[in-house]
Amino acid sequence: MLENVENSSGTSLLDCVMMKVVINMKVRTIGVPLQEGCEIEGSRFACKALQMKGVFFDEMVDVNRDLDTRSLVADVCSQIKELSLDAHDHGEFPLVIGGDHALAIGSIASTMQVQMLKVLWVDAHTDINTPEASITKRIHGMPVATVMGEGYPELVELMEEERLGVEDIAMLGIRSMDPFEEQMVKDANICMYTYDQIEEQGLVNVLEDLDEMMDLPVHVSLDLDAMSPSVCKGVNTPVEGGFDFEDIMFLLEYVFDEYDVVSMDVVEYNPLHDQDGKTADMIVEIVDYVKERLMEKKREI
Ligand SMILES: [Mn+2]
Repeated sequence: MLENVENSSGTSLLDCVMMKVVINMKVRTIGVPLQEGCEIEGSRFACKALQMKGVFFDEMVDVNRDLDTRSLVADVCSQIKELSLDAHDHGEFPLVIGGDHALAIGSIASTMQVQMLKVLWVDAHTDINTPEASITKRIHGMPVATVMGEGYPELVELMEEERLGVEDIAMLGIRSMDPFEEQMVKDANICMYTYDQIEEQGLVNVLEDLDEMMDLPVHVSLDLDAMSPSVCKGVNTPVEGGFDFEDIMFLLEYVFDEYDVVSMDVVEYNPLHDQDGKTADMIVEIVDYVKERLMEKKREI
């Protein structure tokens, strides 16, 4: 009888069998040296520059530059999806670091295969262009529309049967929209706060307003251009105004405290625009912070 077998501490074998093993959540860092989604030189060196600052990548996506742009982005996003799914399978937290914002298609496609999701999009741009409407035709301006089902077929199909609903995303820090995007956000009634609105209402009040909406696991997609170019220069498409670094750290602290954050992107790092290395230093701090917060999070195996 199992009940009768006791060890020296008085714990029976049955207790041991029933006991759940609790371990710390681990972050899996996935590096994505992608720049083809924005067609600006620099982000292909993002991961190398961050490695020199001591950022460790558990995985590195291979960018096949022999492919045409659409196939290349689809191939990169497909690799991100696989790596990120594998992280979820192992109970790990995928932290995707790049690289232009097209990569978010892969990370959201992955996390949505695992669970229903809300997305917090922190960015100067809404990135909700479609291939038809986009002025620049750059894919890094299309990830939100793509995960909602409007985009290049080879990218939309990464979502499989899933589509992000218009009611499942909140955008924070917006300062630049094409007329089409403005109309789209308005027509679909997407939850969006411009940076000016946040400044007026206060960041904490805006975040509190989102509490009710963020009632499912949350994917945070942090575009570094959400920050003001006066503090964060190392991005592809800077827009005047925006958060300072303390705001971003406050925001992260809030979302990790209040929401069930299950995956995250940090995107648009361009080391060629980061002459003083300060943007890289901020990314190092963000990665360290996420790792630290995940250490507090336990999971049962
Ligand atoms: Mn973006």
